[in-house]
Amino acid sequence: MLFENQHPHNKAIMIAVLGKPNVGKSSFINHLMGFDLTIVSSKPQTTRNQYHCAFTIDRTEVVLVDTPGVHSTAQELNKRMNGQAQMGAEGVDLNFILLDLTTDVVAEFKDFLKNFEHQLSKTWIIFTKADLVKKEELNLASALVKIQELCPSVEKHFVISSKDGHNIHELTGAIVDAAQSAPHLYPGGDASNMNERFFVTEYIREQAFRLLKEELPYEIAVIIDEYKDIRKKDEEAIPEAHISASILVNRPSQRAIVVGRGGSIIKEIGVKARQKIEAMTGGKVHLNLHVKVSPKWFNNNYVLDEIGLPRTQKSTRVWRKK
Ligand SMILES: Nc1nc2c(ncn2[C@@H]2O[C@H](COP(=O)(O)OP(=O)(O)OP(=O)(O)O)[C@@H](O)[C@H]2O)c(=O)[nH]1
Ligand SMILES: [Mg+2]
Repeated sequence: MLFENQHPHNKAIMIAVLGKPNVGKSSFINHLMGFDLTIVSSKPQTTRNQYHCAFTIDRTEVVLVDTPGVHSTAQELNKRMNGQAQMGAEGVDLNFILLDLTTDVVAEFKDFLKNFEHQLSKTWIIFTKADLVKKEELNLASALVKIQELCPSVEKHFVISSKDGHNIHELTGAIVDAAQSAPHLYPGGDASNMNERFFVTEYIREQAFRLLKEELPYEIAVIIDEYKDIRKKDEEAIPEAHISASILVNRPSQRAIVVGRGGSIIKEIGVKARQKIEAMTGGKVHLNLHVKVSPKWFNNNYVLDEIGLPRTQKSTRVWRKK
């Protein structure tokens, strides 16, 4: 018997989507996927974990690995985020390094390489945010020569925009051409190796990033306390989930800000996150949010493990759970 995922015409490719923070990695992935799976915000360091975002084009499965933006840091949380980016590039067929056209792309590329220890094999450069620069001002020839000198494994480059879709079609075609004959990793149509619980915490955190200012989004983590799927006997009935989650903050004063006057901020986080969770689960969601003060959670081994950020070789002092 021939299984669908082993069809002889199946092709697959796994690509690490890498770059500095805020260059548009997650936006690019969502654009290719056709829906907002992975979280996006205008602030840098939104993505903290590496994970698969999978979709198929005809018989080709494309697995894009979203990764945190690589940056220099002395903080344990950030060291682990950088560690996730290195891990995301392990065992992939191709690396995409995204460079934001509104910045000095060569300087950004150098800075990326300085903080990225993993050996880069086959690499394509993806210049992002083309909609923000005038075509006549776009002269990439000398930048490309310098980039090639710095990283000889660079094979191709594309100038794209995730806002207006510029060149996305051409890039998608090139991805399909680069895919090799292989069975599919997600034959059942799953979009990620992360489960719904993970995306629930991400969608809550995304709203925190959107609504809160200054350092606050960086001092927030979200943990699921309870996730109950209510199974109805009637198979036609809309599924329901009761979810309780905690938003961890570093200081008591931050708790008051996240709650907001009369609970206005936490209510808005909850309403917007619930809409996205309902779109993901296709059912009704009851979302209960609590704000808890967990001093220096970003140095706490237990919390960092819980949010999917294991120790790295560069990890320093961490608190252990007693
Ligand atoms: N105009 C324009 N804005 C873009 C484009 N791609 C991304 N952005 C914006 O750039 C910001 C950062 O986008 P993200 O997709 O979160 O960037 P990222 O590289 O995943 O960031 P981190 O997860 O923090 O590393 C958001 O405000 C996006 O809306 C683009 O092609 N054009
Ligand atoms: Mg991101």
